Amino acid sequence: MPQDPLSPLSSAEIPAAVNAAFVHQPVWDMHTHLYPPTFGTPVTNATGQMDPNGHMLWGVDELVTYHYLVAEVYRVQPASSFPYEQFWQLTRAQQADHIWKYLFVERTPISEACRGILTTLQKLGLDPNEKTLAPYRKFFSQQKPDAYIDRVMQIANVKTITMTNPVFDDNERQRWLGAPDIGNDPRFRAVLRIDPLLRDYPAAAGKISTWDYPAAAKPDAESMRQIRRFLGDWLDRQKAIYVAVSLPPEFRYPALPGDALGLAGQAVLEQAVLPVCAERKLPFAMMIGSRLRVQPGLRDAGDMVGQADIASVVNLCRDFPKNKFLVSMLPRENQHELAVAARKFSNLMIFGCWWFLNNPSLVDEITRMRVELLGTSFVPQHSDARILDQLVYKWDHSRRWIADVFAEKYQDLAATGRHVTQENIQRDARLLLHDNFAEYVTR
Ligand code: RAT
Ligand code: ZN
Repeated sequence: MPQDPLSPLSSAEIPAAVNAAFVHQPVWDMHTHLYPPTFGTPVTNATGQMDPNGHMLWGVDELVTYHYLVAEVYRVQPASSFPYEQFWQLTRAQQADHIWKYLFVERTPISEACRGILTTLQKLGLDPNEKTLAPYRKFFSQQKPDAYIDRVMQIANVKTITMTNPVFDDNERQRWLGAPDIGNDPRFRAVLRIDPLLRDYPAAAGKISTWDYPAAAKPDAESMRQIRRFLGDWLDRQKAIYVAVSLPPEFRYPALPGDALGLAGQAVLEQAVLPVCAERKLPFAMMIGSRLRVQPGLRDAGDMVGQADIASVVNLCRDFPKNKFLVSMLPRENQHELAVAARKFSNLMIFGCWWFLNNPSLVDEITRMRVELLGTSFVPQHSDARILDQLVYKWDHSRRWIADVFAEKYQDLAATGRHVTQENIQRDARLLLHDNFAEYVTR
């Protein structure tokens, strides 16, 4: 490889240069469900402190009981032989033992979610061939959460972790109210998550009314003022960098009678959420396409994907030009239309390949299509990690998949006679893994 980062690379040199650039580029992970130790941890560890309802999840029992794996173990140990309620009554460690036995010992752990755990263990210096979880438990019990976050972030090369902070979750809300500096960990940023306000307005109005923001069941002008005040107070408290909601496939804008948002939700979106975001120059993030609990017995693992409506996203981007939208869609079938929509609206930033899309074949296909339609102007991935240690595998795998796509694209570019240099590649890796998001939230 040439020493000079400005000199042209040969086609044969490109893959290694791209791989190195993506591996060395620190990431701003723009959507996770991770928390710093100030939110408490239910995991037994070397500090000896344990908070059963704590939010900071990490360690092997949490990794192995990730909801993706709960769904997968029910493929091989069906509910007819192991009823869901029996599984939920087990302790976390017993659930993990069950999943390890059936997915990792008695079967080949070849799915992406299983392989991810093995990558994580390997990169932490552990042998992924153990028959029981005991050796891993020993390793994790020796870790101190705060230092362990640094270690994981260093291995995963993640610079900043974006949390998801659901304000209607009582446990979460109480923690913010009880400790005003809870969100001050410089490694983490907060996001105000407001699903009930848009998806179940009457219940949300009832709640915020008891929190001193009186809002009528049918929102009137005064209710809107109170909701804006509520949002403003929480954005200040959390120092949130965007506002977020997850929406079902049925979401439509404008709302149809009886649809997901309903007229009240739409009014709150138009008259409270979007004006507050616009005034503060904060993006509004919509993750669209998950249908909750089609298999209730599986709890978090029981959600389904369903085709969403991009025309609704287009309507919002056009009708609210002062707002910035961050959008990720769950169905594979929506990805092309969504990428085309982003060509029309500079206030639409598309991001990530989440959940059922977080697989090599789909990330490859979607990233390829996005580059072809949008160049480097998108955010290719977020981890959606719920358990700290998942950062290790999610970013190791994603970086490789994304780098493979870009290596081929740079080779195509080099074939035109256009010079491709290390400097070009590093600049693009910086945009894709960090700056596109960082600049979008601050612009
Ligand atoms: O990816 C997930 O873990 C899902 O369960 C959802 O939480 C989704 O990420 C969301 O933020 O709604
Ligand atoms: Zn999420």
